Amino acid sequence: MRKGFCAVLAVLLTGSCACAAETAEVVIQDYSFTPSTVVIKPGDTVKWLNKVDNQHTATSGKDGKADGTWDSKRLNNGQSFSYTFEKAGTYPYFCVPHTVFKMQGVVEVKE
Ligand SMILES: [Cu+2]
Repeated sequence: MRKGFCAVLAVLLTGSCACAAETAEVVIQDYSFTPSTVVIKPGDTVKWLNKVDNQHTATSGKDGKADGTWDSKRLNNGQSFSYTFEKAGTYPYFCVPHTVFKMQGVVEVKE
């Protein structure tokens, strides 16, 4: 009871809550991810949005090797893919069809 009251009071006083999850958007354009590095908190979501006619992917892994954590599959223009990160860590990812162009990015999840 008392704990719950304190949490409500904290939200009322500060106007925010540390537990609120957020979504960071990464735009796919010109064979790159913008921003190429996003820093988020555990529980936050990253949303990749393809804004060009070329098909792209956001695939977890490094140097063209998928690690299986997530894979957007090929996104068409206007399509998006979201993934929620529960654990702190550094998560590199890349675009499968454009590995040779070094089309890659990093998600850093920090407490
Ligand atoms: Cu691509």
